[in-house]
Amino acid sequence: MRLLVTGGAGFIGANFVHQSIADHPNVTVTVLDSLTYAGNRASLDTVADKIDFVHGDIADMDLVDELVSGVDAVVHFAAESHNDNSIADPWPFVQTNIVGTFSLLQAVRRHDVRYHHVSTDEVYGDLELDDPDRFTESTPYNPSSPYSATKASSDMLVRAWTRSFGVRATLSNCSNNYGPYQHVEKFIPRQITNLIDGVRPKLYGEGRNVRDWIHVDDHNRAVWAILERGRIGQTYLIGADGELDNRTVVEQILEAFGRDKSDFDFVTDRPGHDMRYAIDSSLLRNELGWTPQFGDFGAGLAATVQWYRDNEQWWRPKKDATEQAYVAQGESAV
Ligand code: NAD
Ligand code: TDX
Repeated sequence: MRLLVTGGAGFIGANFVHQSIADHPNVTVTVLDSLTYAGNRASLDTVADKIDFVHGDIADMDLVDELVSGVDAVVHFAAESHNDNSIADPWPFVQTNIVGTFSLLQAVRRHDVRYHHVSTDEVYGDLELDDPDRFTESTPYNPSSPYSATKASSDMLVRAWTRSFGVRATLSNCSNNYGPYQHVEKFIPRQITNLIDGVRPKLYGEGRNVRDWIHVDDHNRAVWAILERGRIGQTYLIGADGELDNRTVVEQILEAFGRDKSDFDFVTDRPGHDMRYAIDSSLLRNELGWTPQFGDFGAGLAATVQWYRDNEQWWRPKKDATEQAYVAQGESAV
């Protein structure tokens, strides 16, 4: 199978490429990535001689048409992915997440190419802390941030292109990922790299917001299961029963550094900050037989801490600019 992977120089896309090369020897991979601030070619260094890398924009319709005409399937990861940035400047989110997805859909429609759309649980909005329900495939869309609204829009385009034009698409909406190669703007790598630098972790609000953590390799194994065995037109929720509040995660990171669990600061909360995400992944488990292999968040987190300790040359060039952006966005201690 010839695969086009968009966003393959980003966090989840790069891990997907690594997994594809390791576990699917009959697959050839072309990566299309515009190398925004979030993309990093170094994330593909260890597989550079096994893939084709195209530096380009998913919204470049001529380029996308040409690349899609030469493959059997597209797995679409490329996106503007950070909520805080979407509040500071929503336009790149509209352009990449909506127009970029449109561009891919037109190409897969024209060339009748299989398409898998990678999306997020944030399209469903948020849950109360004491809500007994979790998100399922039939939960109504209710996005809160410009990021999640543009991801929801892209999902709707995929559904419409499947129904109206017969595009052979599947969709997945996954919970919060953690693991190697994640940009230092995101919660877990930000706190790990702060601690390496001797800076105290920063918790938004009161640290009570809950995220449903999954290791990136488990997410990508689910994407592979859906690509190979998913029903066309179907959405699958991906989650590993990993609900934890942010304060607990910071305390676990502090523990990994041998620090007191109160060694953090509360900072300005995110406007519109979603309280809780929680995924019911029964459909994926029952229909496709997927189960997460990282059952123990603590062990996965410890391995991730070690990865950032061992790979400072990978994240260091992005660290100062990321922290300066948070200051420019008005973050301060409360
Ligand atoms: P990321 O920000 O780490 O990587 C995004 C990649 O897309 C980067 O390499 C970037 O250069 C590339 N890109 C951005 N705009 C582009 C454009 N116009 N053309 C080509 N390439 C472009 O993101 P991530 O965390 O790896 O997320 C990947 C996908 O998974 C996204 O669609 C995101 O919505 C989804 N998702 C992420 C999470 C999570 O926890 N990170 C959870 C669920 C779903
Ligand atoms: O310094 C921080 N302190 C803090 O308390 C940062 C950066 C975040 N937070 C909080 C906000 C969230 O409640 O931690 C939680 C996780 O924050 P992010 O890493 O920014 O992730 P989130 O907003 O939950 O979105 C992530 O998961 C869903 C990804 O960035 C999205 O791309 C994905 O769709």
